[in-house]
Amino acid sequence: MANNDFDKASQRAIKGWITRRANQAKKKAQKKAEKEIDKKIDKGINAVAKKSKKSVWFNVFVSILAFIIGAVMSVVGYCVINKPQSDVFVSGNLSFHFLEVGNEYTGDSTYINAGGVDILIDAGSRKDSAVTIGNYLDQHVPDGKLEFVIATHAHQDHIAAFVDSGTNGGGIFSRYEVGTIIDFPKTEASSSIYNDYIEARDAEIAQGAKHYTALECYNNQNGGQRIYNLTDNIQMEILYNYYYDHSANGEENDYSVCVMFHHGEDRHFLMTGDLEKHGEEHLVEYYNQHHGGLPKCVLYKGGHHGSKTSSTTALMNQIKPDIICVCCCAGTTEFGANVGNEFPTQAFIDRVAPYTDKVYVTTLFPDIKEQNPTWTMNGNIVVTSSKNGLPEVNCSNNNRLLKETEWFINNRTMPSAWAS
Ligand SMILES: [Ca+2]
Ligand SMILES: [Zn+2]
Ligand SMILES: [Zn+2]
Repeated sequence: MANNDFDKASQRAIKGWITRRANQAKKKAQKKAEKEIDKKIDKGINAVAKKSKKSVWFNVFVSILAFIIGAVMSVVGYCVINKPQSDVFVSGNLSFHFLEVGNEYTGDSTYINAGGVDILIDAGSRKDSAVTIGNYLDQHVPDGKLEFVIATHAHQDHIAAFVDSGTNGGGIFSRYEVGTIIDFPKTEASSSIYNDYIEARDAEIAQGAKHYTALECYNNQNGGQRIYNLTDNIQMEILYNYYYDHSANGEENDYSVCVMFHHGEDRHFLMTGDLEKHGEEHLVEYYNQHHGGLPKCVLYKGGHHGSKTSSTTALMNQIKPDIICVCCCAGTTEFGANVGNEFPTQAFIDRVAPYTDKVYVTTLFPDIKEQNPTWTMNGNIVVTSSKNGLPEVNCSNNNRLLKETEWFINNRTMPSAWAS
């Protein structure tokens, strides 16, 4: 919280300073222009006086000329003031907010601000998470409109909070106007939460939201776009996942929508939802064959909450991530008592460790928290890629790396790559 507040305060301070400077400069330019007008008028009057009553029309002409010069100078002054402003305002900022979802159930919800364009990828983990997610979005989406919503796959921990729970302001779709919805082309789901999602989504479409599947986007079909230019230097690219149009034989996670963001030429950010081993291998193979491979990535959202079946070496070796954010409740037992299934898993840690130790985790499973209330994980994790400089990580609880947390020290084995 402290860091976010500090950032917001400093952003406000910078904005205030810029506004004051702009106003001062504008006033200066206006005064200068006015002085010029006065000068011209004086000159005109003097000239007229000197040349006696040569012509009243001459006087009028000089006045009009002075007015035009003044107007031109005002416009020039205005442009001069406004040009540096757009450079100073870090309008090209791209930030990723990996959100806590307000309960002890693992789930995904990632808010992305791309130079003022608001994007939400997933809204888990339960219907009531809409309150927590909504409270966060209220602070960051002043116009009440999410330009893009992406639902990666049909699991409850990714779509539940889109749905109207009937209390506390409703689901995300009823809280926010949505511009474009992009979701999974394929599913085998028949759950009530899936049906509720479809109903809520279709109601949003009826209210004017555009809707495309990720496959329509990848194929640039029916109005969907493979690449959305969000700003002059930020792009959102809908990647091709083999399971958009092939059966995953019951592995719902492999139907996940995969998205890559690009900031300028060389910063890439990968989100693969809950994509599993087979999906990742197909992704790597397809991009190697058709697009010259996946690029090195600044940021990767730890696949499937840091499970043992995602973030494979095949994928890690391609994208070589600098920063990994994991959305889960660390040590959760909701997927069975087997320690090998508790997120973030040892297998995941061992596979990503050779690439980076900058691994962050949103939440600590509350059962463990109760035993030792001084423990906590990062909270909401915000990764900001600004126009200049290296991406920064700021979290609402603390900025500790996973390997520095008490939970990790007590529950996981330090990989040799992290041991130094
Ligand atoms: Ca907006
Ligand atoms: Zn999930
Ligand atoms: Zn899933």
